[in-house]
Amino acid sequence: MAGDLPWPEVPVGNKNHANAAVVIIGAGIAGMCTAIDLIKRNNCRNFIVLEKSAGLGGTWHDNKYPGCCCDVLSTLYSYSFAQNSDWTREYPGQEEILAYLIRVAQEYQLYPHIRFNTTVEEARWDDELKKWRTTVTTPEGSKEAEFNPEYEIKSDFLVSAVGQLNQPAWPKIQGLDNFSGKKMHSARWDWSYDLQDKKVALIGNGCTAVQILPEIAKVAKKVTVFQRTPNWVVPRLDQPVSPFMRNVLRYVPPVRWRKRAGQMDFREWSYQAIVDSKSAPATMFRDMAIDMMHQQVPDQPDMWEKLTPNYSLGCKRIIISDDYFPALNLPNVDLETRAIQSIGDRSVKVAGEDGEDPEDAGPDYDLLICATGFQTVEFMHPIKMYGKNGRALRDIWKEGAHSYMGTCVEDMPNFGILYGPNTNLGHNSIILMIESQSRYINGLIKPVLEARKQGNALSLSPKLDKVEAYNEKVQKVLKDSSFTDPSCNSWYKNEAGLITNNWSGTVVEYQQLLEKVDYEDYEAEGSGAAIVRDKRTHTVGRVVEESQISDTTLVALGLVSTAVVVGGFLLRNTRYLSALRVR
Ligand code: NA7
Repeated sequence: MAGDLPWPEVPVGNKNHANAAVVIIGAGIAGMCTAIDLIKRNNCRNFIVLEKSAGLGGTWHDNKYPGCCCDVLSTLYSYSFAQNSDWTREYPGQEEILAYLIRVAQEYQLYPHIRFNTTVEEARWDDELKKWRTTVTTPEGSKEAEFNPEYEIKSDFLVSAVGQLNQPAWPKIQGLDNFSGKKMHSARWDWSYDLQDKKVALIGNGCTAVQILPEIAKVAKKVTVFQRTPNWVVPRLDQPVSPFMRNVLRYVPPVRWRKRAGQMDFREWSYQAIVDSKSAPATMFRDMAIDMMHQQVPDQPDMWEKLTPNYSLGCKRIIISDDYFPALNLPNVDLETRAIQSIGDRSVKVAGEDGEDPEDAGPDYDLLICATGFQTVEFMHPIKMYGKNGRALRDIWKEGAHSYMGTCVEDMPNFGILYGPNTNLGHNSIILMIESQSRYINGLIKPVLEARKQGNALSLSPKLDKVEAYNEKVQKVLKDSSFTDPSCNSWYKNEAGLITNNWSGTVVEYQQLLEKVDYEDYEAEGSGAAIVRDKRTHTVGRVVEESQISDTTLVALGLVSTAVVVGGFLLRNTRYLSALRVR
């Protein structure tokens, strides 16, 4: 059946196992979004999604630690085109998010396109063919590896959707490998390990550790939290969404839209707090953070001192939690703020007081949890990429990762990246950014597919002067933001202090920037180059998430749709009842 369809509508079948119009690396939120847009916007099913893990979901597949949940409100944390009304809490948990993503993948029939347990090792641009050659491996011991341990896929376009929080970062601490108890990174949780009565060392106090602590403290005998730098922690105000409210959100869409738009408005408003430590919203959040700490850790000035940051709010990711500070108060939990010196057989040694010899921080530990984050500034690590004339991506990025509009890289033709350099947010949902990027990249893919359909080849790579001008502009704004505060380290910047991860504006500003693909920003090469010279631009639009209409209008719309739903229900049941009566 599928074989009768024209290219690129025809899915990649057995005969074309190693040839595709588009290869997407990663089956997380970004990879799925790009795949869905390929189908919807480019009528293209000739694509392969390569996924290293055994399941889809990306970060929500990898991170399964106790308490794992999202710090974006649930109504805003779903694709705009697949809004979810079924979240059971105001902040969604990992298992619910993963189940949601699986449902979306099923709805759009993505599974046949995804090659699980398939690791991308290298991608090389072929200047002559004007195609990418992507080398993948399958895991040793798997059936695939028996006949196909390594192979190459050719594609007209390559998309990276591996994200920024992909490769776990283990702490560089002397003796880490010598620990003879159980050792886990938070992103590689072993649920077969029983925490009951265990003595646990938890390294880190970022978003992840703050979610883990309240959960493990319920079962473990002892937990020591090793904090290097305090964080700003603000209230989460999480609560269940009642079954009644879930039905309202499902059956009265204006209510859901209103809720989503309200959350979007609030998150966009909070941008000022994140970037400008002197702004009124920043003062408000700081006061809120201090008040909560004083309430939840009452009458302990020594703890307040340890837990209060001395850097701008927003410089590191702001943590939202209702239960972290109360967990620190538990009798089986200790907060250790002396610097870790080394790790022994079962011990964690910390700096002694006033230069004395290092000493053991606590008991002999059974479990060492490294909630120490990810290798965030090494984008796409460890995939090796070579573009035009064999130029390595590592070489292009030797001073720090950068891109054009967060989506394309000079000398990397027909290549798009999602959640790439300078696209992370400290204040809003990353899905909103991803949807914009996916639309934009699909706008680049469009003429490449058109050229190929006409029997021509087309390669597009961003012009260097455009890339440089764009990055200068972004960095100029970032330079004066809280992210660059020298008194804090964060995963947003590289060792030289360059902000490589964060976007410099609001989500709406980013969406507006990516609304239109201007092909004149790109070097077009190949026999199909005339397509973009003639077309010049392509409008991809943006998803308007912020409030557009007043509450009164929405209430009116809500009443109308309720009336329609109730009317439809009554009508159906009246007919049904009359039919029964007739019988
Ligand atoms: P983060 O935010 O990078 O936090 C890592 C934590 O680990 C942080 O508290 C670090 O302290 C600590 N860390 C790292 N290395 C060490 C060493 N060597 N010694 C002591 N402590 C160390 O990662 P998360 O997983 O919490 O969150 C990542 C993102 O995931 C988060 O922002 C959300 O977007 C989702 P530091 O603060 O550097 O002093």
